[in-house]
Amino acid sequence: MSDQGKNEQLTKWVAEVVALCEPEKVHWCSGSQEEYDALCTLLVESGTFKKLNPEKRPNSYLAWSDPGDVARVEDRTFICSISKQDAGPTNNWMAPKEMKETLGKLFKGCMKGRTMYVIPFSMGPLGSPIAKIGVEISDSPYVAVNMRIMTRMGSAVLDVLGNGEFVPCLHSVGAPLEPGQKDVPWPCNKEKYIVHFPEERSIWSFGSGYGGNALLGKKCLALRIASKIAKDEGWLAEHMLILGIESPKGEKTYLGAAFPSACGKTNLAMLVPPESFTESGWKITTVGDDIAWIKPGPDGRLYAINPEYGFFGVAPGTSDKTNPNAMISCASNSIFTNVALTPDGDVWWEGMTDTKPASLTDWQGNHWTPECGKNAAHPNSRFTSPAGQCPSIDPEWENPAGVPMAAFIFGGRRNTVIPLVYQSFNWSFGVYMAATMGSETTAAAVGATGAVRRDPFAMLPFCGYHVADYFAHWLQVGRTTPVPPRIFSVNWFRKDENGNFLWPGYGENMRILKWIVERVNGNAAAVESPLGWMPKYEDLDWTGLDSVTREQFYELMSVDRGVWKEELVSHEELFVKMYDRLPKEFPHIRDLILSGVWRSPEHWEQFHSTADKNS
Ligand code: O2Y
Ligand code: MN
Repeated sequence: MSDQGKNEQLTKWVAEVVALCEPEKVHWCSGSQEEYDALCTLLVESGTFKKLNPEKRPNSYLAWSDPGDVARVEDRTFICSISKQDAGPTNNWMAPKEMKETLGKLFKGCMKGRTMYVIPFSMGPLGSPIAKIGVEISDSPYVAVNMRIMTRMGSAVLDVLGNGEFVPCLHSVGAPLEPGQKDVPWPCNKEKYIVHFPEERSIWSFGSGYGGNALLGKKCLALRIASKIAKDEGWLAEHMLILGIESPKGEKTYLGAAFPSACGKTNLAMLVPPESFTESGWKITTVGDDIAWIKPGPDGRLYAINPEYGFFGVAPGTSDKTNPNAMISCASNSIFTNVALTPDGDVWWEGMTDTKPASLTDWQGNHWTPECGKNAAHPNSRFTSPAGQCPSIDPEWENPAGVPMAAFIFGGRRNTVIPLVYQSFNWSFGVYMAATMGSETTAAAVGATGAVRRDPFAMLPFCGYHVADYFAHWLQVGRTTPVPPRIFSVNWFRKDENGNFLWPGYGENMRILKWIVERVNGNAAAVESPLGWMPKYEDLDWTGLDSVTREQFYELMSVDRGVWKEELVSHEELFVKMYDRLPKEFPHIRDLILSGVWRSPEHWEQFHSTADKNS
């Protein structure tokens, strides 16, 4: 019996999809290098891919998408739970029966003239007790080759699956070909649906060939469906990077960190510490850059795996200066989407070099010069690269048991209000803080606290069920975990009254990570603030950094009672949307923050220095 015939459910489902979508051919992906190379050659022939100069960018390709298919489409993303209430106020919903009727019509004959790829994949190391198997059926060879980088993909997955359960993920670009009809380089459909059936644990995606809409292992399975499975089974599926910090003594501490987009998440995951830290033996390692699956371990701690196998990183802003590890990760064996092409067959994007190239072909295929006033790469352009190529990849990144989590970090992009770093008093305060995190919208004026887009746990577009139930689930995990990770808040983006960033960010964030590691290991001092525990100036390692003065540090750390009253009141805007399911602890925590000790570390320090002088 061939590999593909081993799983009865899969055989049945593939036959049903063939009958519905009417593809010309069916190709079961083996995941081999030969198959990958052949599909890439096919994509070059069809005009979807350009092969990049092998001397500059070995074994790498460039794709330019349709200009109308460049990002995840949140307004076309649905959580079709049986009950509308279970999808909650932050998800689009339609009744499953109604949605299946709509999709049934769209998918009827949608793969005509195309090859249907059956793509078995594992989210997580093959055979790991934390991993889950999915099978994506797609009519896009671009999806098949990207899935081979982003997941463990191919026949080996079917061997592990046997007759077991898998998550069916059906994808079509929604562009059937009539006999003799010429294909376009990026087939897609104006009508798009990214649909999740959380109780049935299945995914249907129609009309888009791009990123999270089409590579269904990532946001659709590993976050939206997995978050629902995690709630049912008592674990966490999170939009978190996972990094390791090795101290000079060789002690390893693992952290998970959640940030909304545009907060430097990939840079933090692959952080290169300042020279003084590297010289004294501190090291950062990368387990994952985007998603963490976190389960209780036998020793009472939580253990995390990165369910992915590759990076789907934002290209613009990535450079040898901002993220050398990402640049090395995408130096070969990579697929680039919507970046610019250089005359010598390499790629370029905004921020890659200090000086812009004199001439390029932009992501829409037009001649580009620096004077033309347009971006050469799309702002959401991407590299798909094997995680194993990252120089900072952690030796344990494929450990099927995962790595033990000592801390969770949550951060948004806030010009004001939120201090550089603090440790929540306890798990419940941490959950409240993560639930209310957010980023200032670009419209927000410096100093204004109004225009904040709340993005609870950075999961707003990715939670597969009612977000208030998700908060309650987090509280429950805290109650049932004997050794819970400590929870921290960071804000790299605080500005002064003139709109200048107060914190240098990038590698300098290592100073904050070091304090966090020392806190969780019981080796760092902190003072009590109304929000939680904060470092004093002396508690951070400032070796090699003189651009942040003591005054600047305390400006970064300041918590103003008036500003915080406004902030706490504005949390209501989020809470009223979900008042019927909001955890009963939340209003109490808000009141406790209001009634807390309104003394910043600066005041504490002044008090002590005065006391010292007087003694
Ligand atoms: O626009 C897309 O399809 C990509 S979105 C994405 C990709 C990698 C990691 N994170 C994200 C995100 O939106 O959080
Ligand atoms: Mn993400």
